[in-house]
Amino acid sequence: SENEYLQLLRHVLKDGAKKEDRTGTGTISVFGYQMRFNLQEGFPLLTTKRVPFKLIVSELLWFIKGDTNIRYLLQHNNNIWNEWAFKKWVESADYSGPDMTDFGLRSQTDEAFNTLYEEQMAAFKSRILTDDAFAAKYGELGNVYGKQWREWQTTRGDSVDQLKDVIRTIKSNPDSRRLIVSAWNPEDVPTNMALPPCHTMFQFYVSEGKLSCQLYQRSGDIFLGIPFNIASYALLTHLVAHECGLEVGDFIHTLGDAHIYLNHLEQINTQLEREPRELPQLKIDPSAGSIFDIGVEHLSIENYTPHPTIKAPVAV
Ligand code: THF
Repeated sequence: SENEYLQLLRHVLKDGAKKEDRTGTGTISVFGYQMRFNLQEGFPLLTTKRVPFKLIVSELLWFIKGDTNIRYLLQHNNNIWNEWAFKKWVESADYSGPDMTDFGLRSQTDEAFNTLYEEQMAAFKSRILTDDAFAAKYGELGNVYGKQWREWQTTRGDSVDQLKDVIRTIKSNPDSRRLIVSAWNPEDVPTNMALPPCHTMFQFYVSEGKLSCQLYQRSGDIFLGIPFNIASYALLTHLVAHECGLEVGDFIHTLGDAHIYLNHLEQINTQLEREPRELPQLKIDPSAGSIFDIGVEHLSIENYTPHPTIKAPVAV
């Protein structure tokens, strides 16, 4: 239940150690933690703050399509990957606008800069949506999740569709202990990705007609990212189970560096004062077809009555 997540928050606040990080924001962090969500008890979308389900759907369908360009996300009003594409743009030789060095940190402390940043970001977004050549070059995040899941490049010169293969094996050999999809490609990590994958690999498991999934996440932003990640992998488990004619079992979330950014502490205190509510239910439209054809319109959430949204800045 949601308590698994609230316990993680309390655990890191109590036992976490101060640790500097790549983004310069500062964190409190622990190494190694595991949560388990029984998907039969309801869909694990947090109720102690509103989590935007539509954004989770469009991001996951984007991965499943094998897409790595933020244009699809923007077409679905999903802005969660913008900063990483924007960073490549403002660091490129083609960019000639005002200096955007360290925009993530500066936009939070310098109001005049923030105005400039928001102008540049708005212009960037509209150009991604309207200019095909620009989108192909600067909307692209590189060989991130979608590419590795659907089109892992081999040294033989062909590619592996890990997601298709794993679904085929779940159907033909559900007892297999090799039901793994890996996003961590050591050849691509240093050079070909806007951000090395946080969800390093996941494994499926079938028992008594139920499909379970375990994710190994090397790094997790506990306040902003992890609520998304829980819902995203719960949704993936439902979609693969639906595809394979199985019920859902557990989602097990295993974390490496689990951290709370120091500029999320106030938000977390607010969240911890709230009483969790009943979890919602996922509805998959019966006309939805295969996991590879499913659209955002086929997925919805019912009986979701969360506490209000809690805003927080994302570390870039
Ligand atoms: N980097 C950092 N620092 N944190 C992350 O969570 C993260 N991700 C992805 C890649 N890099 C990351 C991007 N995922 C939000 C949620 C997920 C993200 C990025 C941002 C976010 O800001 N969520 C807001 C709502 C946003 C909105 O409504 O547009 C929220 O309140 O939940 C980990 O996967």
